[in-house]
Order: sequence, then C-alpha cells, then structure tokens
Amino acid sequence: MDPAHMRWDTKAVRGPREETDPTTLAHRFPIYQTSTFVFENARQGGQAFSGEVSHYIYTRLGNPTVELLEQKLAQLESTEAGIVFASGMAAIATTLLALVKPGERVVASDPLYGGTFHFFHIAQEHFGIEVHYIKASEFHEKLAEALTPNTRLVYIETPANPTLDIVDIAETAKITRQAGIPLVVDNTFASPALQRPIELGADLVLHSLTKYINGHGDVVGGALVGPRDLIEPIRKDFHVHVGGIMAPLNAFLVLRGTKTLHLRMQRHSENALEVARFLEGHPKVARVFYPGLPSHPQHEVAKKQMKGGFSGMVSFILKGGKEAGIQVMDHVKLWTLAVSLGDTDSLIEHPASMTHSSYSPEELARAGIDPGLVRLSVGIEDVQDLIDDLDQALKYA
Ligand code: LCS
Repeated sequence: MDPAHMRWDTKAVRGPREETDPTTLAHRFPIYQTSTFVFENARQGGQAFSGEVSHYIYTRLGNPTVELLEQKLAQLESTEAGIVFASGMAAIATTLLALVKPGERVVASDPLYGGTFHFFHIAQEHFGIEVHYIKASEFHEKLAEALTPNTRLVYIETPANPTLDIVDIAETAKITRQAGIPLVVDNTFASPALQRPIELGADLVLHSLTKYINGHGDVVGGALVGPRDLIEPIRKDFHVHVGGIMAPLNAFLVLRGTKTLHLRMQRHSENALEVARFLEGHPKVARVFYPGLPSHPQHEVAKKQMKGGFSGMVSFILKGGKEAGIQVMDHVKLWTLAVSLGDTDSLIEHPASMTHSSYSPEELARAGIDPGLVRLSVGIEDVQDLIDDLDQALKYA
C-alpha cells in the first residue's frame, strides 16, 4: 500500500517504505553499523563525492538506517524531508546557526526548555544573534509588533516546558507566512501522534527524540523535519559539517519506538488527565497545569490543535510552595526522581533547580515558572498506582 494512502496509525507502524532487507530478506531493517562504505573503483568514489552517482560514502554524510528514520519522521509530521541528530540540542543549535546570522533576530516563545534557553543566550553572546521573547500565552497577539526587518526565525515550543503554556500554532503561522519568516515548532511535548504543526501552517518541526518518540528512556536524539528546499541546505552546509549525527544503532532503536507511538501517547494522555484531576481535587495543591483540564487558560486552543489527547506532562504548585514540593519529590516510591520525560516510566522533577536552572530568578518569574513548580512526566503504568503513590507522598507536604 502506498504510504500516502495510509491512515496515521498505520504509517506509524508500517511507513515509510518496506523495511525488509533486500539482501537477506530480514524482516527488520538492519543496523548499518559502519563508519565508511567501499567504492568499486576510484572513478566511482569521485563520482559519489561529486553527486554524479548515488552511493553511500561515510556515515556522517549518510547511512541507510539513519535515512530510514529521517524519512519516517518526515512522513509522520506530514512533510517531505528530515535530519536526525545526536540530541535534541544538536538539532536546535544546528537549526539556529543555519538559519540566523550575526546581527539578525529570532522571536521566541517564553518559556523554553532550559537547555534551549541557555543556548539562545550563548548565541546572543558569541554569535550576536538577538533573541526576543514573548510570553507563550500571548504569543500570536504580540508577534506582529515584534517582527523587525532583521527577524529571520520565529521559534515556539508548545506545550511549553515546564508550564504547559500553549501557543496557537495556526494563528502564529498566519503572521509568519505573511511576513515570509520561517516558523519553527518544537513539538517534543506533544509528538506527531497528537499534534502536527506543519498541517497547521508551520514550516519546520523540531524534536528531542529522547522523549516520547523513542519513548523508552534509552536513547538521546533529535530531529528537524520540513520541506526539502529548507531541509537540504541545512543538511549539506551545516549538519554534516557540524557533525552532530545520530548513530545507526540509536536510529534503529528510535525506529522501533515510532511503531508504538500512537498507543503510548493515548495511554500517557489518559493517565495524565486522571493524575491532573486528582491533583486539582487535592486540598494541599494550589494550582495544576495541564492543557487537558478545562481550568487551563488555553484549553480551547489545545483542543483545537492537539488531537487524541493532551500528552503526559503535568505540572503543579503546592500551597506549601517549594519546601512542600521537595517533600513530595523525596517521598514518592513509584515515581522516579529524574529529569527527561516521555519514558514509559513516570518521572518527577523540580524545574527551577533542575531542567530550568539556567534561568535567573527574574527570568523564571517572567516566564511564569514558579520556584515551587513540580513537573511530572506521567508514564504508562496503572494510573491508580501512580495516584496512590502521589497521595501517600502528599501527606509529607
Ligand atoms: N526540546 C524540549 C522541549 C526538551 O524538553 C528538551 C530536553 C530538548 C528540546 C533537548 O533535547 P535533548 O538534547 O535532551 O535530546 N528536555 C529535557 C527535560 O525536560 N529534562 O531533561 C531533558
């Protein structure tokens, strides 16, 4: 069946092309664990470099297992081409350096993952790239006035790490399209199973593959996908020379993760909604952040652009503030106290001192990251076990 005619869940399992190894008929596509590829003769080697013949050369320049993952991710995000990277940060850094020059400007949503925020700060200091932030919750209302003639990129993260603020992708894309500026969306928190920004008008989509797409907490990786005319220059001029490539073994593992993404996202979303409802009803909890709750200020926008669930990320603040949050983190027995997210297992962490420790106290306040905010990555265990464990830990808060 032509993948173009497959429904999304079928593409996740089967796309983008027959995986059977043509040489051995192995059902699963092999891990081409090799650094280099052999030429039949010197002339062919030269032609491979000049592009006259299509031939693998060297794994930094291209590898069959890695390419299969790139094609699959592009297809799952409804676009043409993709590049995978050694990490989400390698994807973000390479994209920024490829699209923005010294003296030019990026307009970004606030908050962002702490590592992204830190790198944007470095880009400002070392490369003279100006980064202007707009609060995620009012992003598209304030965007037009922030676009200067030297703005080269609009960069958003939605749902945002760790506040779960939502940026309206379609409304933002209307403005960036009219201005002719590429819109890049970090879709890590939703994954393409729940949200496909390119279908909503975005130009490029970024992922930390470390999270939901791989899903099993055993790989670090990143991706950038989009139309061929935007992706190929980034690959040719930046990716293969900056060199932050994904290893073939990791590409194989991430490919395996993609096959169950739709099932996992459904369960993550169901469990997270129940955990969010439990926390919202708990007397020690001051506030819960989850786009699937009607109390979320952008619940209607989330409903419009996320399909089939609101993902597995929930944040909350206790009435007892940071100290009470620390008590919960120190008393959970089933939840794992660790950063990262999107694993099968449930994780708990403290953004202000961990994932977002690159923010100053003033920057945390501006981004709406309360010092007492606790972040949950709700896994796919039995949700009652997760709630029971939080309930007992909350007794210490
Ligand atoms: N984008 C988002 C939204 C992220 O949450 C992360 C990492 C990245 C990009 C970077 O990806 P990486 O290089 O780690 O693959 N977020 C993390 C977090 O919240 N805890 O640990 C890492």
